[in-house]
Amino acid sequence: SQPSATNIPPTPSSPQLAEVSAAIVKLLKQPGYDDGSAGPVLVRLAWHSAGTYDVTTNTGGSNGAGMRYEKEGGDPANAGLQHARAFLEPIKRQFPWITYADLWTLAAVVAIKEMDGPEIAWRGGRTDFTDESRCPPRGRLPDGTKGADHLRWIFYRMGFNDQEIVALSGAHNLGRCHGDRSGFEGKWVNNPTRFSNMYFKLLRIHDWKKKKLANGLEQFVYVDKDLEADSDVDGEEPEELMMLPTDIALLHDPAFRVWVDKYAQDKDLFFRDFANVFAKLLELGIRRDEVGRVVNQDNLDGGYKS
Ligand code: CCH
Repeated sequence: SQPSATNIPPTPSSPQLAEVSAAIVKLLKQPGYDDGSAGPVLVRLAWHSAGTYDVTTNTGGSNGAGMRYEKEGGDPANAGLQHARAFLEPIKRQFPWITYADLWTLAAVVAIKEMDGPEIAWRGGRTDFTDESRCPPRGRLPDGTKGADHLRWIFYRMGFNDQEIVALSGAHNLGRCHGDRSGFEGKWVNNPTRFSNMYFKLLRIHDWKKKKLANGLEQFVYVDKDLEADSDVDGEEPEELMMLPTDIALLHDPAFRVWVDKYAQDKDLFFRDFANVFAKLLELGIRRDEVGRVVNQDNLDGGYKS
């Protein structure tokens, strides 16, 4: 049913979305930034926008784009995501009809596909909060210094199970840690702009050693000896790879470990499970009316109004 009488446009049509997606593909290449791609940080933006969800109160989630406000954007867990939002700003200006909440989530799905990852189901219709009153409280996102109990505490609150926690963690195939954002340093895999199951393979095969950083944080590191030998020839520095304490927890917790092993051995299974769980992440807390607009929570403002 088309809401023509009320002059409220429906959620983005396929041709409209194709245009936005094409524009996102174009901006992914960022030669001067990190490893040359905006992709990883866009994936993190979508994840942090959605990962605030609390199933018992039905608050948080990717609706609202609350990170535009200091209350949510200023959460130390979100440090650095202003870069992702800035990358997308020209697209928002070019296509003012799309909401930030839809744009941030769509950008991650487009980026993952473009980085050789799986196709992920996505639906539009999210609305943008017009003030910070409905932003979720800070402190709902995971803390990398912690262990398996913490991961379960955080992700069960969103409604995920152990298998889904491990599948989602495979996103650490992408991108890196920045000393001036999280305090951790380095990347998980050698090619951090190509989506794969390498994270799980490296987690299992390497002997990860604890390293204390100058800022006092502890992470786990491994220096590839073959790479080191090669680099004598290339003149390139071998790069140390890293894992967070929460990544290492997946290896040592027996229930998580089952899935680390499966995903390391079966890329197709990982891609399938990741596509499903990432789609679920982006839908947390979202309920739509008959034209697809989000009507969950007490959401009455923002969105695709004329
Ligand atoms: Fe993550 N992540 N993440 N992560 N993350 C960081 C970077 C990325 C944790 C901590 C960190 C997920 C789960 C967890 C990405 C996607 C996902 C960083 C470095 C920390 C710390 C931030 C910095 O310094 O810039 C913890 C703890 C968890 C617990 O499970 C999940 C789930 C996803 C997505 C599905 C991506 C992508 C990055 C790279 C960002 C970049 O800028 O390169």
